[in-house]
Amino acid sequence: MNQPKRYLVTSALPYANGLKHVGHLAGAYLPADIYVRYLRAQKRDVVFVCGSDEHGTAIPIQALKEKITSKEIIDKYHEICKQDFSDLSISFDIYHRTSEKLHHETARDFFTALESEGQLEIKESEQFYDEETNTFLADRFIKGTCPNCSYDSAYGDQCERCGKSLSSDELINPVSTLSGNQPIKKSTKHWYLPLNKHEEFLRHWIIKEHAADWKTNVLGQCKSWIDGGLQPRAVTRDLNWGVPVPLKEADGKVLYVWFDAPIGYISATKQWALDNNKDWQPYWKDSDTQLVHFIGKDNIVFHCIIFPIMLHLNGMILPKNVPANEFMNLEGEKMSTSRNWKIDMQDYINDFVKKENGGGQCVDMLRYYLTQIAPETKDSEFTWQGFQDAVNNELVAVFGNFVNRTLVLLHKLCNGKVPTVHTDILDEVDKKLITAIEQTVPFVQKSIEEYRFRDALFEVIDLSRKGNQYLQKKEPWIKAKQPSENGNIVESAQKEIDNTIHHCIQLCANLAILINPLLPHTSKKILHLLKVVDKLLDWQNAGKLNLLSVGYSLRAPELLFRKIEDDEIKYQIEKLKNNAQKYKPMEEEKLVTNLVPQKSTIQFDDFTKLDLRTGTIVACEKVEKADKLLKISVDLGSETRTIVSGIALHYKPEEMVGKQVIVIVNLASRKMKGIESQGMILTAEDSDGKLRLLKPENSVNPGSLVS
Ligand code: B3M
Ligand code: ZN
Repeated sequence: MNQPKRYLVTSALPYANGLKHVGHLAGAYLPADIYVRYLRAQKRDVVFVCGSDEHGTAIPIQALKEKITSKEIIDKYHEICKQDFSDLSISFDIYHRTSEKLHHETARDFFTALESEGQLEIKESEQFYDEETNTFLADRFIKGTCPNCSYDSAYGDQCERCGKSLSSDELINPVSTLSGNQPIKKSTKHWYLPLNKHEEFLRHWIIKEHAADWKTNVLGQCKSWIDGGLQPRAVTRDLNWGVPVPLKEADGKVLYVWFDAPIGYISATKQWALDNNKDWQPYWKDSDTQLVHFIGKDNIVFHCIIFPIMLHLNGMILPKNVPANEFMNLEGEKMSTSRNWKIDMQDYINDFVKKENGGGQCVDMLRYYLTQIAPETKDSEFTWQGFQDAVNNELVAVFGNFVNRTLVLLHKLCNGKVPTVHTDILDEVDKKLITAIEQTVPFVQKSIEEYRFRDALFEVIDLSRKGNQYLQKKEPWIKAKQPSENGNIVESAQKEIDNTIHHCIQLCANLAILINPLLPHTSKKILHLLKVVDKLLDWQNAGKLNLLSVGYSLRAPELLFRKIEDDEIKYQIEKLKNNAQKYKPMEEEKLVTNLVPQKSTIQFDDFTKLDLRTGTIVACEKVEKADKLLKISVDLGSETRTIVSGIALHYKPEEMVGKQVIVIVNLASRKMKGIESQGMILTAEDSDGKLRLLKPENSVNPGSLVS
């Protein structure tokens, strides 16, 4: 097989709007890291880029939640996410930011190139507009009923229940999340990428060229997009946060976040090249570069359809593969940031990695379990019990045990030095082990190159299991006990013992090489025990049986992994449940009120024009043929007034009677359903949309002035 000249590996750029959880890690970061570490061990030319996605509505929404600016949000979470990835040994060559000047320039130039070549279409269209807040509504600011599953809080771009990606026009009963009002349609101008014009290109590239090497879940999604009929896709937005559209007539508009974010891979490569005195261009323009995007399944369309069209039009290379993962569930439920049902990378770092007996081994324990259950072909499930079992029953009991036994026996039976191998007495059991070592290498290699990291991990662990079985069959500790005249081990037995330990030591060295992309700390620790340098980890050494020279003395054994205790698991499960319980919906619906911008300033005189008084409700009835209206009689001290109020969905007539309320008494009267309403009763709207009457804290005389 022809090897590409160089590799460019990307992981989805996480939004810098919050902590990332282990489901994210397992989806797009850990597999990419394994792949890259493998390529580096192969001495191939590889660059691994990632960074923060700092645009899109996700950022201002989080800023509103935390009551700080969007800039403060991205500065905060960029640093946290970068540190968390580094603490879990995800070895990016660069972790860039889309708020950087270099990125803005790159994205702008990309847009300009497409625009000037006539690849974009301009369309005036009717878009949802919130009259109260005077804003065009981005998809995330519109909610409504999902046409697919009838969920009543689907967003304008996606339904969070069924996962279908939507356009806001498809929503049934759309409402603005800014004001809670029904939005109107207003005309606005946007730039579109006509995906429909590139259907042939896509069909050829995806379905013809990659039918054999792309994952079926990825191909399936692509096919259904293409078969469903591609539509022009707007690449600009009416928003005040993002990369400004570089055109005079597009004042106040920004590039759509999904237009600029993937370009972030390019700007990250450029920055990496600047920092390392390299040329970025071959990585994006030379067809001998293998570009691989690691992502979660919700990002497939952007990486397999939209971005490739952009790259294609701009004369750049296309991804060779997009090994998207499915989702990882947690203890029986979907992992979710909004419901607080998740394990943040940071929590794992604090609870395990940074604990006294944590460190690298705990990083590798998580990497181990996440790879073992990686959602490569279907959704998978993280359970704390599963984590404990995987660590204790496999890492500790199989892999760690083999390396430890080998070193213990080496010190006990061979003076701590690599013993000679006596080829004249090799038997079938020895040969079987040697074959197993040799055969495992191409298998692991193939698995990694085909993005089947679970299989690769399984094979390596299985090889260590074979090591244990080998020891079990050879029983060097029994041979050492054969009686001899002078109290030393019988010579023939010693020869057999030497052979056994020799092979086990060579196997340990091979395990260090093979496990390195998956569990780098474990690999380093084995190197330390074997007293050898990193050079040993070169992939070309894998499968060799002379990695450690005869007579070389090794360090005393140390355990590779500690066990995970029951208490730790219990603590984590309780923590998960407590966090989920503590969670109060703090989602967009809660924010509706915060998001409504303040109305324009009024003078004190304006306020004094209002005549507000307390009143007591003395009678109340439903208004015929009007679901929402109640006819209310309010005693204002000097008179009783009739007021029609739209709160019938929130209060029953009999509940109203006797309540004190606050009334605007000088509001011009108006007729509603034929009844003259002589004022207005004040209410507050809760986040769930419920109206609540305002009342004086203590009862006051009807007609008291409110100021
Ligand atoms: N930030 C969405 C996500 O984190 C988005 C990925 C961008 S990749 C170019 O799922
Ligand atoms: Zn739905």
